[in-house]
Amino acid sequence: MILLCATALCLLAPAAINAQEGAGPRPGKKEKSGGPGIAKPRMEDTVRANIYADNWFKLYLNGNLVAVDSISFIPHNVVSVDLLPEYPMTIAVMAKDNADPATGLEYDDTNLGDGGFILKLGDGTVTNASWKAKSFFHGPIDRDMQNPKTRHEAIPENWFAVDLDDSAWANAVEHDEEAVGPKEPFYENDFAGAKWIWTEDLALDNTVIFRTTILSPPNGNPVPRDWPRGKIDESNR
Ligand SMILES: [Ca+2]
Ligand SMILES: [Ca+2]
Repeated sequence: MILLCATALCLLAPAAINAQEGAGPRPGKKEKSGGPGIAKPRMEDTVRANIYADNWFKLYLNGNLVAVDSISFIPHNVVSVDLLPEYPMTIAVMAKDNADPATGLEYDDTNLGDGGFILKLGDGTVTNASWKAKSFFHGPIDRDMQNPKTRHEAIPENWFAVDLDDSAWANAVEHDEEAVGPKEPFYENDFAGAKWIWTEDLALDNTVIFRTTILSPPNGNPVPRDWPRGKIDESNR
């Protein structure tokens, strides 16, 4: 086996990788056999995602649904899940502020409410103004709470697809933590380096889609191999 080592980083030469693949289960680990010679991803190949949405989100990686906020609107919560990254990696997020579709208001039409979204992945991916953002639900128009009217734009059926053309979308706008006012769970999780994003209007844009494509791990880690992946039936998306 040929090992090329520099400091803590060791690279396996192709011949060595093949030898390892054919070596069967790793010592001391119970692995199901099946597909001899197939290298399968392990938990250490995953990255932790920390995600906080004011108030709700669902997230797709390369067209696959991988995380849904488990709580509708309140209380505000952090979702932490393990993801298996693949690069290039298109991340698509639908985020919703708590807002009645008819009025744009919350709590029985007594409050404007505002949004906010932040994400950090273990590969160094963070939210910032390089992401694209587009609002599909705006209101109440002109902040008119007495006679609230809203504007809805149809969300493209394939809003999460890798090949959706978002080139005309504006960039996300970074907002101060003070403006978003996150609740306690935010401070109990690692979001260091990530920015709060939304459109320009935290209060009136109530459904926002964010998209970005990550070409390689931003933390400088090598691009992982192309793992064999099962495909989830489309009906379960
Ligand atoms: Ca709102
Ligand atoms: Ca809100």
